[in-house]
Amino acid sequence: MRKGPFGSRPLGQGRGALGASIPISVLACAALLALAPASASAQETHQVTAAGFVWDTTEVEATVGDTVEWDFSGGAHDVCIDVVPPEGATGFGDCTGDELLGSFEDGDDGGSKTFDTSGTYLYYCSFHETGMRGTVEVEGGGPTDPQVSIESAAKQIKARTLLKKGLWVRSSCADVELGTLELYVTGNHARKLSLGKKRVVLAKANVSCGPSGEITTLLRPTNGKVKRGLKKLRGKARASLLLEMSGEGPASDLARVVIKGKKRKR
Ligand SMILES: [Cu+2]
Repeated sequence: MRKGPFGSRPLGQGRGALGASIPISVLACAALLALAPASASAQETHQVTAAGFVWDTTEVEATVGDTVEWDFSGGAHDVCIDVVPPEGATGFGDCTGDELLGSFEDGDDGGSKTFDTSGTYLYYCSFHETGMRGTVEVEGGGPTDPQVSIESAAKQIKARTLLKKGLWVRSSCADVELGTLELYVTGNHARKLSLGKKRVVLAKANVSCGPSGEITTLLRPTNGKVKRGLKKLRGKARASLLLEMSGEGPASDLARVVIKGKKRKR
């Protein structure tokens, strides 16, 4: 077996030290969580500690703004990090162009990085690649913008179908709570339905955004005047589907639906 300057154990056997160090890091993590403010956007600090020739944590889940601290005090290690794995073998004390966060050769006993960009980062000790390797998964961060989107609705619907069965609309939502979905006509299209020329709502429903982020709504015309107009429709009328919701802020989406009436008389 090769006898390197950092011990002759194969990397796998370093795991003996792993079991002993986990409770310490778990306690450290729990202590940090307890100190963190209750706000959901609070930045966290994650700890990774060298335990022999492995890191005690190899998968860190972080949010944009979080910091990860690596501790290799007492060991001959360094920490290199990049978003792509190193090409080929890494040299002793050589990050091969990746970012060096700290090295025992420079008198460091660890390193740290605050993540401002989401992505998957790979960290490793260049002396003990590939045994000392792990990933930091950095996600999103910050409140997302309110969003709604009409995902599916018939592009065309027969006036008869709208009267009898209604119109199913599937939408997606994020960071909104309540709102309305309505089907309306204006101008010439309202006239075709014998509804004057103003904006007339044909069907309307209250919607709320659940944890699934999906809304399925059945729109049915309830107004008698609208029903009579749909029965009398000749040719096509263009209608609009408007989804308006709000949460931290307003969000809306618009889609078109063509309503087909009876054939025009010649
Ligand atoms: Cu190392």
